[in-house]
Amino acid sequence: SETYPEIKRNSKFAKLSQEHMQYFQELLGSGSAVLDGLSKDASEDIEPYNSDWMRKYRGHAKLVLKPGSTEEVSKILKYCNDNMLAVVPQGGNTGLVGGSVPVFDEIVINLQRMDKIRSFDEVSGILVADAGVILEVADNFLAEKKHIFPLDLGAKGSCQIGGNVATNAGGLRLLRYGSLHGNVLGIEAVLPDGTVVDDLLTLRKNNTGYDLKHLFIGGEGTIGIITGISILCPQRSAAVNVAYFGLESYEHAQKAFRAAKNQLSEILSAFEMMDGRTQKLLRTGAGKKLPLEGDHPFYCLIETSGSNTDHDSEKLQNFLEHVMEAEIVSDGVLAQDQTQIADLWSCREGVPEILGHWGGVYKYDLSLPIADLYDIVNDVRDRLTNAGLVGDDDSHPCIDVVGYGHMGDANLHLNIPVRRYDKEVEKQLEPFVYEWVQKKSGSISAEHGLGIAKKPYIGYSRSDTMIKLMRQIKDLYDPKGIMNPYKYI
Ligand code: FAD
Ligand code: S2G
Ligand code: ZN
Repeated sequence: SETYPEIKRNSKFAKLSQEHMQYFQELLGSGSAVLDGLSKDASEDIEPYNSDWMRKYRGHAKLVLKPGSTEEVSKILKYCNDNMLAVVPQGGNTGLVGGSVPVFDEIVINLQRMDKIRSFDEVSGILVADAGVILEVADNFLAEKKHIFPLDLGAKGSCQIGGNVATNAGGLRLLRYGSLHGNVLGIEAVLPDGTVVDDLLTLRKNNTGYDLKHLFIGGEGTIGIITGISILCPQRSAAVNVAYFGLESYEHAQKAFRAAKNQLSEILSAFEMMDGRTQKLLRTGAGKKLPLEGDHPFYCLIETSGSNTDHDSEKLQNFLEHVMEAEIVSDGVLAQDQTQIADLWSCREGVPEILGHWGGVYKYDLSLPIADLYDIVNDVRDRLTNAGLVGDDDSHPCIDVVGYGHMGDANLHLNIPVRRYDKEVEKQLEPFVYEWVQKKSGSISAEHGLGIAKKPYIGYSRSDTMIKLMRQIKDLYDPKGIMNPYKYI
């Protein structure tokens, strides 16, 4: 493949034929559910499905299928399995590890047409919905019912809840609402042989046998296609506040985090860290006016969500006074209204977007002990600077080395925005970053998953035994290997 020349197309997979195309057109009708890149030149319609959100990975699918029902997914997969046609399940195509686009000519199966909310129980808060429902649509639906989707991330406007579950996305609310492994109660999925995994339960507790849904949560489309999920949705908080602080060091940020847990405790719903370099790039790259005067080496964004506005505001006010008096925080602002809440959040959510502004970005999504979280950013910056690869002018490929992320989950996003991708830079970064993480017994992929980008490095965070056991699961459910090949394990 272009991005990975060492990966060759597996010859065991069949090439798409007119006969295959005919089958799919008869099954789905030849309307918008079938994008046929074989006969007519539909390449421009197919293009968006072949390249990922970062424009870093590009496939050559000749066919995109958009099934409208679980039964259609089952028939498609059974046919592909019987005819050795490789497939890529695709949701909103916002994944960041190249997992959602073909490597070669795999057929793209996109779930966007399966976008129905099936049911919502106002008493239990349990939502049952098709995999193709857009995250923001699900959350807006729940807001009407005074409930909240227990996941939020910058891609909410495009990503689908099936893709979120398939990547076990973490996001901005995990600190408060936990992981999808805890909130997803049931899964409906289809295995490559067409078997429907009918485990779309709506029970909080069901201790009858192996809990197989967890294989699909974070399975990245490698053992089946998720077609429906049931998920426990909490009550939406009436009182939400956001504060944005400037701090003098990462040690100060850790003190602020401890103080927030201590003083805000049950109403703390997010604690995000952004280094000063990310905020400077927002100002220089996107012309964003930052909420605080002056430059601080670190910033954090804190959100509280509770049921009593007066009680929470008093708690947050006391917290603010404490961290200012104790000189943990150098400067800070508390949002006064919804507009300001959105503006403060944009200082965090705007970071991924701006980092791709200059041409490209090397991304490392890492779990590390919270005390060491920022040391790797300094070490990588020193390494690239000593190699003469970071600078303000075009002769240097790297713009900067920055760190930000879900500090509350000890999850760092180490990003190196570049003017162009560069082999020299890659040699300095890998395996340096992975060895650094391994020494700290961290994870080389905290929430974004493996896809194609991190597949070669799973060994830095998983033992040979665990990788062997995972491969046995893969071989059991996808013996012909047609599900999202060349990725994951
Ligand atoms: P896609 O990108 O289409 O697919 C992702 C993977 O899931 C692929 O391997 C695909 O084959 C598989 N897949 C998709 N749908 C299905 C299905 N129905 N059944 C089986 N497999 C399927 N991630 C985080 O964890 N935390 C963040 O804070 C975060 N912030 C982000 C911010 C931005 C701006 C962007 C662009 C991305 C961010 N992400 C984040 C990445 C996140 O993982 C994806 O955005 C999202 O979870 C994937 O959903 P999707 O529908 O786009 O899936
Ligand atoms: C985030 C998104 C993508 C990135 O912003 O929390 O998960 O840039 C990331 O790493
Ligand atoms: Zn993230």
